[in-house]
Amino acid sequence: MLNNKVAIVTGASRGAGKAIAARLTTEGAKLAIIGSTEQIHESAKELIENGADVLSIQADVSNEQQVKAAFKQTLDHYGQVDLLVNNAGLGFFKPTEETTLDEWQHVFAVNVQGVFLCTKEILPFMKEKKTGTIITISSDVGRRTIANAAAYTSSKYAVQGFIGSVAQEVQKYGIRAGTINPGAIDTFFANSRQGESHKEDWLKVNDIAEAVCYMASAPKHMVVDEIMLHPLSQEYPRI
Ligand code: NJP
Repeated sequence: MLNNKVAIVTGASRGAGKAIAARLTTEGAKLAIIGSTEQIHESAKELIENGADVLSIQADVSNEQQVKAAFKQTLDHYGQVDLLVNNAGLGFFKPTEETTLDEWQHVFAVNVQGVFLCTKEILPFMKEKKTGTIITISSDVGRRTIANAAAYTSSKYAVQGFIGSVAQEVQKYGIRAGTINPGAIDTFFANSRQGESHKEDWLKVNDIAEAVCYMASAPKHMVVDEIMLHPLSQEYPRI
């Protein structure tokens, strides 16, 4: 389905991003994967061993120069980008009065500025080609609030606002932008570990990868604005 398509997946060192990258390669996509640590190259090694065409780039999505260099490297290497998956993000859960300004700014730098910089960097190319898909992994807390997560929740509300506005701005160029808003996923999120026993019923990384695949493979005339998904066991307020 994604044969000869090129995708950039941010935050693919582990967790949901790594599963998204692997799933896209099974659909035939070529990839550039981005992560801020050397672990990104280990992810690429695994995919390449399985026959995939993968370029790994160590870059911090909140750093403008590093994002520019990473996207240039990808375009120089493949000559095209059809899909951007803004997945890199961090979880942060603390009462407001215990949250320092540095922590607040760091959450916004990665979760919001990172999505802005990566999206901004790919738009000129997609506009010129008059096609492209941008999928951003946001959160259910980008649509409903929870306690002791003010920095994280407001960062994901900002992501929803940003992508909603961008989607309207670029639809006339044939570019589609939407979000996936998951509840609890069994990953390394917020300094926890993948596979812990209390996460047994949580969403699996492959659930997110399937949602990305569905959005990315939608027929050209259709845009999937938003997918919200939760573990059946998770209680959450309905809007
Ligand atoms: O988290 P984790 P998830 N620049 O910690 C990378 C959302 N979500 O897979 O930088 C570039 O296992 C990091 O790689 P590295 C969440 O908000 C989750 O759960 O090399 N990359 C790693 O690959 C996020 O948007 C839950 O260490 C950076 C990845 O990001 C998305 O799901 C619930 C980076 C994080 O992997 C994937 O998170 C929900 C940077 N500055 C939404 N900083 C959940 N897990 O329950 C980090 O509602 N990375």
